[in-house]
Amino acid sequence: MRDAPKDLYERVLKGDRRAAARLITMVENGDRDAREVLRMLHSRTGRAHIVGLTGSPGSGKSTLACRLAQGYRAAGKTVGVICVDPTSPFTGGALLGDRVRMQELAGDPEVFIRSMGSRGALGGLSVATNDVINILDAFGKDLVIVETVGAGQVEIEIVKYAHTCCVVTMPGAGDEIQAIKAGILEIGDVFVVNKADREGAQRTLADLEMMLETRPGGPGDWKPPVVATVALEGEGVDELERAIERHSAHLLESGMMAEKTEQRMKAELLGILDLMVSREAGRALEEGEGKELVRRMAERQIDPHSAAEEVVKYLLKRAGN
Ligand SMILES: Nc1nc2c(ncn2[C@@H]2O[C@H](COP(=O)(O)OP(=O)(O)OP(=O)(O)O)[C@@H](O)[C@H]2O)c(=O)[nH]1
Ligand SMILES: [Mg+2]
Repeated sequence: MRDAPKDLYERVLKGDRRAAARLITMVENGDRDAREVLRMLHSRTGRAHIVGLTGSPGSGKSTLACRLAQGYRAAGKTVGVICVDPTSPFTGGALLGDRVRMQELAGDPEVFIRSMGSRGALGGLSVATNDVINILDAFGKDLVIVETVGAGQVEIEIVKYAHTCCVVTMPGAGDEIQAIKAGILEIGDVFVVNKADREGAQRTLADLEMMLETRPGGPGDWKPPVVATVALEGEGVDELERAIERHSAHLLESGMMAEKTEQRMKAELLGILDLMVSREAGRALEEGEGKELVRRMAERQIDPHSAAEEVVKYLLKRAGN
């Protein structure tokens, strides 16, 4: 039986876990009714602090997410955890990383854990992820932790959705730091050297600190701290929690929070527009003029860039009517 959007909306607001899980599944399936519920929920969002955990594969992000969630729970806060893995076809609550601890956490009614894989890409993985963040926010979670795997576009995109972005790395691989250099140095609000029990941790810490010294002054003059953790043992996790808290306080005190929120809204909007426009464009190419355009391209009468401009003009004209 299908749930009426209004009904689902009310149940999610009341903290009904099954309703939230159901709504997330609907989001993943690109269900139209989900959009209706999200529309209603929007005015009830904006309370949660969103923490992004990103960084190299296997660096311990999931283990850290568990530890952080435990720490927040111990402090009486409620937590949502979203694991985004574009390489995983499996969704619907798959538990990644430290399975045992995740399972333990999943038994806590104040913790909501969800995995999103490529199946969630039906409506675009980053858009779906944002929808899930919003659902957990409206659901009443104080913190929403979003873990993204690997290095790539999705990860960078999702980082824009977080208030506080933590970049996780580990000792050892010199390439590791290089990889960080290649893009995510700019996006981290807090840096974590996990697996600090491993050889070379000091070196990695020092390298990272040195690289951050040369980073151009971030927004609002925030100097990103570097925290060493042993997620497996829970060491340093309280320090990480404090660093996140300090960043959150900094956003509020410096007035950066409003800017950050707008940046998040903009990223969300652009993500949705991306999907919408490409869907509309795809449709247009199946129709008379669009088909004709493709044919002209094939006959080398028009180049792809000019053809794209034609399509945009066509869509705008059509939208104006
Ligand atoms: N030695 C050591 N191992 C750790 C630590 N934290 C996590 N691990 C181990 O590292 C492996 C990867 O941990 P995950 O938490 O799954 O890492 P991840 O970054 O989520 O991995 P992906 O999501 O696959 O990219 C697991 O075997 C963990 O038990 C740590 O502090 N020290
Ligand atoms: Mg993981």
